This record gives sequence, structure tokens and C-alpha cells, in this order.
Amino acid sequence: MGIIKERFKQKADATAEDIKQLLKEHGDKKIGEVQLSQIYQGMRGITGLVSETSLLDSEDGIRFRGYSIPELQEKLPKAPGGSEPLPEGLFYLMLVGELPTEEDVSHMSSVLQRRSHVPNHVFQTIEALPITAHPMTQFVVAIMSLQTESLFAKNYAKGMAKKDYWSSCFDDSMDLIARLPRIAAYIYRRKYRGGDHIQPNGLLDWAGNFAHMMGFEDEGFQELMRLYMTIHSDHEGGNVSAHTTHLVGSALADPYLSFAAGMNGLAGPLHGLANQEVIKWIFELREKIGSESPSQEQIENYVKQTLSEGKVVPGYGHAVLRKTDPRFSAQMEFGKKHMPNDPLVNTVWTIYETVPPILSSIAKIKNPWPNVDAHSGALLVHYGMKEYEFYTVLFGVSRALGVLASLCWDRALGFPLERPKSVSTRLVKKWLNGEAEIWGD
Ligand code: CMX
Repeated sequence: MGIIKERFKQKADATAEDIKQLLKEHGDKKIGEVQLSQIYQGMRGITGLVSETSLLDSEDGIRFRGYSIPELQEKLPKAPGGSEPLPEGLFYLMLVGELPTEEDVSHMSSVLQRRSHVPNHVFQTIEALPITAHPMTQFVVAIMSLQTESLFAKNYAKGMAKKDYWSSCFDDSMDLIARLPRIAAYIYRRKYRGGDHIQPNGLLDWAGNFAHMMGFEDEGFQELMRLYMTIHSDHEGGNVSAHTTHLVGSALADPYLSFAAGMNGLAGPLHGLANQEVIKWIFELREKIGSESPSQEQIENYVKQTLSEGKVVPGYGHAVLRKTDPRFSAQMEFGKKHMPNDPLVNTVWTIYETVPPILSSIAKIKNPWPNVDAHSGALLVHYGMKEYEFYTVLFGVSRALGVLASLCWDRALGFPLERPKSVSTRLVKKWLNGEAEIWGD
């Protein structure tokens, strides 16, 4: 057994023992109440899941195993000469629950390099799709075709015992994370660079190699990828991509099937696809006014027009957050350091000054502040990646780190099939009339 796997198992066994004790002593404690409005309105605020890898606070934003983004930037190992964290270090932290040393991260990088081979049929499957297919469609289809490699599925078919689920889940998760950059880069080069593919560089770190395979050799872009892959990786358990991966995995669907399901959710415009929508929306504004640098007044009018057409302002609002997303702030810092005069980045900052007061004046909107997607595209455009339909694939490659680390924990802790109770409006009415109970089977 590899050293990372061994450490993970030790931690998971200790946590499983803790949970057993905790449930024995406190299993009947109430954690909250559920209102009728919550079950009709997206289950906001209902605590119903356990996810060990990260925790979201509505004011402070995300913490990964207790560490904020600035703390990760300070404490996680970096690439030689770089100042952004190596995402494989964050993966180690989410998986093992401890900050990795430089040695741990370089071990993780080489394990991922070793596992990164993508079988030829995956590329053939991508090629079978029309080139016009959305990159997220190509990405999900490619992940599904890679499912032929699932150890979990093979071992389950052979009669694997429950106690061994975690081990195959762990191996599949490592393999999948190792292979995703190659697949995503293939899709990018196929769709936007005439199929001129670039071989991996075995000496680079996971994110640096991803940038290289997409054709971006600029050290600034590689640093951006390290930051990007770090901050998009996880956002506790209830967001659509994490929850879907967890839910599908709870049926013992293998990590390939579970992750592909999560990626279908990420491809929704209220979730990950918002990152393409933001840049599309800004490009349309630029075209409309015939200038690269819209004034605050022009932005204000454009926002009001968007709202009056019954559309959302992309990149703003959040189901949980009630302040500026620290993932937005981290990207803003990156912009200030590397491209303070870039017109598109400056437009993102002017939008940040303009949108919150407008959204604040609309009573139903609970959070007028920007989320992660409001900033990411402008940084990519700066380095020449203008093909915004591809952006959600980048989000997806990063999201694998969090949701697959979580899936390993689900299997190691023996979490069961997830199956909440649903009701019909007919039953709700009967219950309100005192004619029926609302719980039970
Ligand atoms: N622009 C316009 N209206 C907005 C809005 C925005 N940015 N954010 C929320 N609202 C509206 C909602 O559509 C909803 O309207 P209806 O009641 O008419 O349906 C109302 O305000 C209440 O919404 P809320 O409780 O504040 O927010 P929700 O938890 O329902 O939704 C989110 C959260 C993210 C879907 C929403 O803010 C939104 O659509 N934002 C724009 C899309 C976006 O940026 N998504 C990315 C989120 C981050 C990620 O997952 O990547």
C-alpha cells in the first residue's frame, strides 16, 4: 500500500471510531428544525450532510480543513520560484487531514504523474463527438468512457467485501485526478487549436503540466492554474457538484460514474457554467457600447437592462455566502499583482463597485456580492484563453480534488445509501388540515 493511502486509512479508521462513539453518546440530539418553506425552496439551511474536506461560513467563506485561502497560500508548498500553492498539496490536506510537507507534495505530484495514462479509446470517444459539442459535454462523455478503467466496478463485480470499498474508491479517485488534465487539455486543443495536441511534461507539477498541455507556457499562467485549481476544488458538501457526486456514490456507483454525474451538475448556469456566462455577458456589453472600457454608468444601465429582461446577473449572489467570496478576493489580489492595468480585469473591478448596490436594492436577493465566477474568466483572457465555453471544464478539473477526496471519506466511513424523505403537496395540505402525518415512509 502506498504511503498516502496508508495515512488516509489510519485517519479514516480513527475518525470512524470517533463517529461511532459520538453517535452512541449523542445520536439522538436534535441539530435543527425544518420549515415547510425550506423543503419547497431548495433545502437552504437544512443541515443534512457530513463532508470532512471543507466547511463554508456565510460571512468568512470557505475553509479547507480549517484553513482559509490566504492561510493555504502561506502554508502549502509551492512550485520552485512560485508563490501560489500547489493544488496537489491541498488534495493531500483534504484527503489526509494534515498539512503536507514539501516531500509529501512532491510524492503526490509523482504519484499523479505515474497514474496519468489515458487509454486511447477515451480520445476516440471524444473524437466521435461533433467538434461543436460544448466542452463540458465532451468532458463528461470522456469521463464516462474512462469508466472502463474503474477498479471499484471490476472488484465489485468479483464480489468485493464492504470493508474493501474504500481501497478501490481511493485508487480510482487518484487515477481519475491524475488523468483529468490530459483529457481536458485534449478537448481544449481539439476544439480550439486544430487538434494540435501537446504531450505531457513529466517534470512539471499537476497544474503546471495541465497549463503546458493546453499550450500555455507562460509562468504567470501556470501560477494562475495553481491558484485556480486550489480555490475551485471544494465548497463543502451541499453544492450541486459535491452533493451529486456524493449522492450518486452512495448507491456504490464507482468514482467515474459519480464524478461524471457531479460534472453534469457543474455544467448548469446557476453553478459552474456561470464562469462562462460572466465573460459572455461582459463581451456582449463591450460590443454593445463599442468600447473595451465601459464606464460605471454604462455598466449600471447594462445591469438594469439584464434584470429588466428577467435574467440573473452572472457571478453575483450565492445560496450560502452573504459577503464577497474570498475566492473572488484571492483572484482580485492575483490581478493586482500580475495585471493591474488589464482593461477586462479593470472592468471586473468596476462591476464589483457597481453591482452590489443595485442588487442590494432588490429585497428578494439575499446576497448582492460577487462569487468565484465573477472574476475567473478575466484572468484567463489576460493570458490568451478567450474561449469562455471551456472555462467550466477548468472548474471541473479542480472540483475533482474536493469531491473525490470526499468520496474516499464516504466509503472509508461506510456512509450508507442516501435517501431523504419527500412529500407531495397533496400530503402537505392533508397535514395542514390535521388529516395526515408528514413523516414516515
Ligand atoms: N441576479 C439577479 N437575480 C438574482 C441574483 C442575481 N445575481 N441572485 C439571486 N437572484 C434572485 C434569484 O433568482 C431569486 O429570484 P426568484 O425568487 O424570482 O427565483 C431571488 O433573487 C432569491 O435568490 P437568493 O435566495 O438570493 O439566491 P439563491 O440561493 O436562490 O440562488 C444563485 C443563488 C447563485 C443561484 C443566484 O444568486 C444566482 O442565480 N446568481 C447568478 C448565477 C451565478 O453566479 N451562479 C454561480 C454561483 C457560484 C457557483 O456555484 O459557481
